[in-house]
Amino acid sequence: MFKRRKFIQATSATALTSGSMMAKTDQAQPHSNPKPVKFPRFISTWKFGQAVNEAALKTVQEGGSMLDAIEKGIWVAEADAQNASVGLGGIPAANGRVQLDACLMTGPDHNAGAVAGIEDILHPISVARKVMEETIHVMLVGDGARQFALDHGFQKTDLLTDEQKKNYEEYLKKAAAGKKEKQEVDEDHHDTIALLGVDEEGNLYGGCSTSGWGFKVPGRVGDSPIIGSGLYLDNEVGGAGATGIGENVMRHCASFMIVEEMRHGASPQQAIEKVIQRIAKKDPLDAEKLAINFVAINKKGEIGAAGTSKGFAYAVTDPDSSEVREAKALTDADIVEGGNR
Ligand code: SD4
Repeated sequence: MFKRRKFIQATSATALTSGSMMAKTDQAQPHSNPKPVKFPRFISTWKFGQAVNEAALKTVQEGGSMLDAIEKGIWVAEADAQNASVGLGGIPAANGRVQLDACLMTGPDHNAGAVAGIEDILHPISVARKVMEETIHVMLVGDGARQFALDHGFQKTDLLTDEQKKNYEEYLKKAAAGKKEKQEVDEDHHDTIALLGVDEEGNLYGGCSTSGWGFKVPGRVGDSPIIGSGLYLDNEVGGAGATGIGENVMRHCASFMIVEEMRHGASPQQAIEKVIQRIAKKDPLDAEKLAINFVAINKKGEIGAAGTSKGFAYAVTDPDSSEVREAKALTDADIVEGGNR
């Protein structure tokens, strides 16, 4: 049984506005997009994804592979100390340690690598790549992942910046006073980089990197390094990546579901919206509380983006253009109004 939901009119009005903004993009209807897609094309989560996409594109233009592009693109977010939830400068776990999650996938050989809860390493995406390329495994966690990285020449880096040290001290004070930390996901509280790219041959590549939920229980792993949850791609179809509250993505294998919807004929935009509706229909949480947001791309380079968090933006970049767009916001009211509940 679903609990009774509150429908706030103002919220649906916002959704309608952003819905009409989306009509200007090339996401929903392939036929409404007169401009041919230019390759390689990259799509990623949030506004800061633009610099990530541009580094990815530059990598290919300078002769790198698409996998190099995903790795080097994600480096930009991981090395940015101002981004409070990826790599350096990430918000620590409740024990004051910055614990990072990352994964990547390559379409042509359907290969994957991942690390979770890794400490002291600036570029977990590169450790994920090493796991993929140099072991017979897909995922390493915690101390094992850290040791593997050190054994493979990664330098030990202190990821806790002075700013995050201060935030951590504040957190400890609040925790001592019995205040619980709220997990918020909107334009001011966001993090994870999920990056997807497709080349001229329709080959797909993707990666995802995060420091996860701020002040999480040490050892907590979110959706981002989980193949099928924070990231999934199938070279016959397309790829999807997630940002938001990982627990609400991983309970539904959401990125995998989006790719499967595309396999059955949905455009990337339709696939994301369908999956959000499927999830919201069966999940006891209201859409906004779910805080799940996705980007997707198919083999033709068509893209989609939507979420249930206010202000979810994404970046799309190809050799001709690079821009940040507002994603379609799906509220609880939209899902009910759409007759899906
Ligand atoms: C996690 N999905 O660890 C990540 C965090 C995130 O916007 O994407 N927040 O749950």
